[in-house]
Amino acid sequence: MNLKSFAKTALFSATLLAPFTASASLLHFDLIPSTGIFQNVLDTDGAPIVATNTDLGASFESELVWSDEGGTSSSLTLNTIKSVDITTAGSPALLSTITHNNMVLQTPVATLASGQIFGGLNLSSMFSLGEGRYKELPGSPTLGEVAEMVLASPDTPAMLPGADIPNSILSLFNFVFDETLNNASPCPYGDPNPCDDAFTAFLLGDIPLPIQIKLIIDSEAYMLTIFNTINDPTGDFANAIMDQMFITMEGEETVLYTFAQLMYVPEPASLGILGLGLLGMAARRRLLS
Ligand SMILES: [Ca+2]
Ligand SMILES: [Ca+2]
Repeated sequence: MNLKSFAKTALFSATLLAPFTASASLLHFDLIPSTGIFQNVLDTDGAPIVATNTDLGASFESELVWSDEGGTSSSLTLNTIKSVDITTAGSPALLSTITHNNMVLQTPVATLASGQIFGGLNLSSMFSLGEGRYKELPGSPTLGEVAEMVLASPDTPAMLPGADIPNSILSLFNFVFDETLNNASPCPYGDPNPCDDAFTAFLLGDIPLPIQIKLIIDSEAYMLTIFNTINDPTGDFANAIMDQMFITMEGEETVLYTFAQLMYVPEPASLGILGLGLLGMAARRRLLS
């Protein structure tokens, strides 16, 4: 057997086996290179804070560290898993975490003020993957249209090698960070001294959170929901946070988990069948007339 026909046979076997393997991927996420990073970050003096980016193999990490006081510094660490599979509708899959390590500041120092998170995921499937659309945005723009909007921002590269634009979720979060004075009274976020700190993020394009995307996979309609929970690594949507603010107590660590959940949506398929039925009726009426 020459190499070419061997490759063909291998591909054919893989196609045959695919629907029967447990790892058949309904939806697959790949982190786009050069994304999953903090960028354009400033402290309260207007000085840049440069992120440390590290490829950890299975995941990619971007970290901000500020207010170093003799070895105790606060930090935000974004860890994005490079390759994630959803094999079953309904089961949430973890995409990334942001960990806030919140130190109590003893002396007035510059603290994290604002910045951006630039994220990008390519979507693929073992089955046919139709055009995805953002449900909550006016006119339900396609994934590609929103990705082009993000790429048109002066804060993102105009070209993103490795991005499959029509099948990518590109996101640019603008965030503000409020490291409160610990002896403030009353504390801005409610708790008694030392006062909690808060992180608020907004997506470019006013995309509401959770992000909801309509997808057609293998001719079936699904809703992809990307949502966050705080300190809950189980992916329970009941614990999803619906606003864009998360608060960390002083001296503690908060983890913001980002999950993707794919839900089967039966309605459009039934409508399709109904549509076919109506077409059939129309055709019969023409025949009868
Ligand atoms: Ca603090
Ligand atoms: Ca504080």
